[in-house]
Amino acid sequence: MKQIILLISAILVYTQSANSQNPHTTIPQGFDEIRGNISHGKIDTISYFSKTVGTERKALVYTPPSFSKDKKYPVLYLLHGIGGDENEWLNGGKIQIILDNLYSDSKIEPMIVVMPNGRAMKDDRATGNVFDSMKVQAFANFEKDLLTSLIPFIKKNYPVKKGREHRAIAGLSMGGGQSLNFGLGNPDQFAWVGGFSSAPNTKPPEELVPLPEKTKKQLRLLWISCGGNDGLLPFSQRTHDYLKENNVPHIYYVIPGGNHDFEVWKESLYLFLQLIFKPVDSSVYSVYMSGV
Ligand code: FER
Repeated sequence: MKQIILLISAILVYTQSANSQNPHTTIPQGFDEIRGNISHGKIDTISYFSKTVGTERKALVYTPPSFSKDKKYPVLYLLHGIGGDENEWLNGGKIQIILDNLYSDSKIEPMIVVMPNGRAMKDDRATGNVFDSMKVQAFANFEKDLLTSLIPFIKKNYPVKKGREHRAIAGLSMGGGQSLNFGLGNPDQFAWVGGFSSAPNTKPPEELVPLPEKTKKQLRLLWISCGGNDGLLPFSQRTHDYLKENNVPHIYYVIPGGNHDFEVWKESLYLFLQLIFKPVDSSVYSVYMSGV
C-alpha cells in the first residue's frame, strides 16, 4: 500500500513539474522587468490623417533594437481595451520592456509593433462613460480607419514587408474582439490573429468564421486566450467550441486562475509574440489545449 502511495505521489510530482516546465506556457520571472546592459527598442508617437474620422489620430510605434531602414519588417497591430488608448500597452502592459527582453534573449522575430487608438471618433480619449454606445461603436468603426488610413500610413513611413503573411493583429478585451473581427474578417490582410480576453464585441463564431475551410487555408496562427476567472470567458469559449467543431487549428489557452487584468494580457502577449512571423510547429496546439 505504502509503495502504491509513493508511486502515485511520484507520478503526481513528475506530471506537475513537467507541466510547470512546459516551454510553451512557462513565463520566466522578470520577463516584464527592466534589465541592465541590454539594447532597447525605440517608441515613436506618430500622427496620421484618418479619412474615416476626419482628424489626425495618434499611435505608438515600437521599432526593435536592431532596427535599420535598410531592412524590412513584419508588423503587429496591437489593440487596447475599453478603458485604454494608444498608451495602454506601454503603461499597463510594459510592452517596451517585454519586447526588449525578448529581443535580448533572441526569442522573437524582428518586427514593428503599432499601437493605435482603437476608438475611431473625434474625441477618442478614454474619459467619461467608456461604455457609452457611441464609444463602443467607435471600436467597430476603427476597422475602416485601420484598413484605409493607418496601414497605408505605416507602409509609407516604415520599412515594412507587405502582404498578409507579414501582418498580425492582436489585442486585449475590446481590442481582442476587434482583432478577431477584423483579423478573421479580412484574411487578405492578416495571417496572424490573437484575441486576449475578448469582449462582447466579438462577433458570433458563425459570423467570424463563416467558411472554416477557407479560414484554415489562409491563417498562419489563431490565438485565443482568457483568464479562467474572467467573466468574459464565454466569448472565448464559444469561439473555441465552434473552431474545434469545424476543425480550424487554433490555440486556446485558458490561464488558470487568471482575471480580467494585465497579468493575463502580458502573459498572453509574451507567448503570442514568440509564435508569430515564424514557422508554426503544430505540436503547440495540443500543448495549450490540453484539459480543455
Ligand atoms: C461589456 C463588458 C466588457 C462590454 C465591453 C467590455 C461593450 C470590455 C472590457 C474591456 O475592454 O476591458 O459588456 O460591452
